[in-house]
Amino acid sequence: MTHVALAIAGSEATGGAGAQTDLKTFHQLGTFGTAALTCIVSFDPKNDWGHRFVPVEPQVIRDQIEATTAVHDIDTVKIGMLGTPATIDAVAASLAERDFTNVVLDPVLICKGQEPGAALDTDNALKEKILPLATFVTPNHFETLSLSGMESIETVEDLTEAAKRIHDTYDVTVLAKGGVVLPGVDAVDVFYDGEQIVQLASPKIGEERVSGAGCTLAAAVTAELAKGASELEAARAAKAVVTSSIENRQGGHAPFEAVYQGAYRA
Ligand code: PXL
Repeated sequence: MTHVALAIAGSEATGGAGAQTDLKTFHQLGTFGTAALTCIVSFDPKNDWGHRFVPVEPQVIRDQIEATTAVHDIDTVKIGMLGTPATIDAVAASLAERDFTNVVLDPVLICKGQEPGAALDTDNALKEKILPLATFVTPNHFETLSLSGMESIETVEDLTEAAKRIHDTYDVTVLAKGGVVLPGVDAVDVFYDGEQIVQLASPKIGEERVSGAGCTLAAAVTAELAKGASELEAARAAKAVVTSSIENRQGGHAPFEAVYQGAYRA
């Protein structure tokens, strides 16, 4: 039997981020991908590619999770964009009813284009209700600042301190992403599981963020955990998947490019 992975995530129709990216990543890594949609994001080409956002009815989110977990034995789940306090409550309730071994959280506090702080009540609900249920969290630079409470993160040492603080506060394995934000030739992520601190570095590919890199990282961790990898093995493999997906990115008519997972080989 092929291992099953579940994404609880938003739809981003252009295929760059969200559930579409999660499913492609799951498939590329040899897992059977499933997805329960939490919201629908449609970029607006008439309005500087701003995000049009529609949440899915909370009961419908719960129904999708009920359906996927009734059909399949699922022990590993990825949580992406949730969107509103009501969708967060629905997902928290569904998670609490089940005993998933691995709950990988991409803590999407804001998606690109949104104003930082615009959705403060959603961010707080995510921290209060979903983070305590997560076993593995993959914050980007902005999210690492917010979750650690640190005032600035400018070096790999700062990123390591932040990863420790997030672990100690939420009792969760952390893969904190330095990405293109920290200076230096490498994109460095810091893994901390309470015992091992490991820096994962790969040469930066340009200085621009590519849409869907964060979704791909968390989805790849999820797929590897679903197949039975350790958390550190999953983090290492995921870094390689993201690097390949950025190298093979896809351009279009928007001012940003999107990751493509299809060229990755283990
Ligand atoms: O990259 C974060 C993200 C996650 N999920 C959805 C998104 C985005 C950003 O656009 O649209 C659905």
